[in-house]
Amino acid sequence: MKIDSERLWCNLMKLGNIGRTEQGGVTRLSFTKQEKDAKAYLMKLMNQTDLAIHEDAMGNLYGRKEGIYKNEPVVLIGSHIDTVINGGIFDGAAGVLAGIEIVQTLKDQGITTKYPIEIVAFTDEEGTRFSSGMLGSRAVVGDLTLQELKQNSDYTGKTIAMVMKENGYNEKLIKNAKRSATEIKAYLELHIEQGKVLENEDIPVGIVSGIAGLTWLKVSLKGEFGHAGTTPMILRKDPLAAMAKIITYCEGVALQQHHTVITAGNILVNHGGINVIANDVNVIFDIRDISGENLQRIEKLIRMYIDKICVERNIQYDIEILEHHEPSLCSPYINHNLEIACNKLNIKPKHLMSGAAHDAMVMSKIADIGMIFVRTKAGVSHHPSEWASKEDIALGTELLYNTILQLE
Ligand code: HGY
Ligand code: MN
Ligand code: MN
Repeated sequence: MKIDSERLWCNLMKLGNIGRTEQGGVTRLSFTKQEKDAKAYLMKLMNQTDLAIHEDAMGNLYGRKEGIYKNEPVVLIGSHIDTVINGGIFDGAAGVLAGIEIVQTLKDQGITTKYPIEIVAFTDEEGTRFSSGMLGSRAVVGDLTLQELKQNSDYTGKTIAMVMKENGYNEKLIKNAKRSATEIKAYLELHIEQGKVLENEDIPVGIVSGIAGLTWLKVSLKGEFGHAGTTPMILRKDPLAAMAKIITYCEGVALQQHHTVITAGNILVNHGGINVIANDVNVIFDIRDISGENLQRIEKLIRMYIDKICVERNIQYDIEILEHHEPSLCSPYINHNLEIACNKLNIKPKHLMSGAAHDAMVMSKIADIGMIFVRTKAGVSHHPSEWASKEDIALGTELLYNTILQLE
């Protein structure tokens, strides 16, 4: 093995301590002190690896290692270092640190690749703070609008634009973050699987064939608040009861499909209480499928059902799409090189789909993408008990290292 697994693991554990929570997880929301401290740590590592450091207008942090050919398109290796609330220390971080380990190993080996290599930590992949994610990679492909930065806000009511300004960024310059397809030869991302396929088949690493599409559908219901004791059932306009029907309907729709998952992970009840009929309720439905047509068909079914329920119960509703990404396929050219590298390392190439979203799906709009998955203990992620072994992370990084050399 050429990469230094101890060094990589030590970096992972140190980064994992930045934003540590009492429950043993990590919280590093975008544009917070925790994220700033994590970036400072990354910049220290990038400096040690002689990378030219650059942070763009959206806060994407790059480290660049020149190639033999100065103006050739770059091989970009990236992921994210923001996390969900009380999440795990591997989601995103493993991919960024694997990239840094690879350029460090090239330096140790005295290798200069033909193509320049850049490591990138994208801003706000998770979308936890502003309910719209992959902000950094979307700015890179030109999919992020100033209007979105001004209208999406966090739980305190601060918009992305306000928070950016507070942190020294100028939201009006996000166009400068955009990169063209001609600048990027390939985008590669190592990530924990966050599922159980590899563990069930006792395989340490896998090659991602494609990434499921995603729609975040915000449903707001407005009814009539009232006293729980004095309002007869027949006279109620209870948005919470209506939302319960809608959530159960969505579950039923997903169960009838093969590759659809629908989650109502956060419900916001305004003016509710033990003895109060709520006034209004919001839920953001997370809908995913490997087929773009299915996503559209399912969204239509849900919209029709919401209309039916709300007409019956005299409830007002509003539906807003907060985020939508079409399913994306990984590049056969890169996956072929991943397979060659697997054979070189005596790893049985295992291809699998990603149910989780990744910056790679956004980058597929301007580059050939490839992803490596690393086995995840019990498939748990977005939780303090998220775990991957030192050996598997190292093997995935070695596989990525060999693939980078293969792409020459
Ligand atoms: O939500 C996701 O799939 C990813 O973890 N951001
Ligand atoms: Mn992730
Ligand atoms: Mn995640």
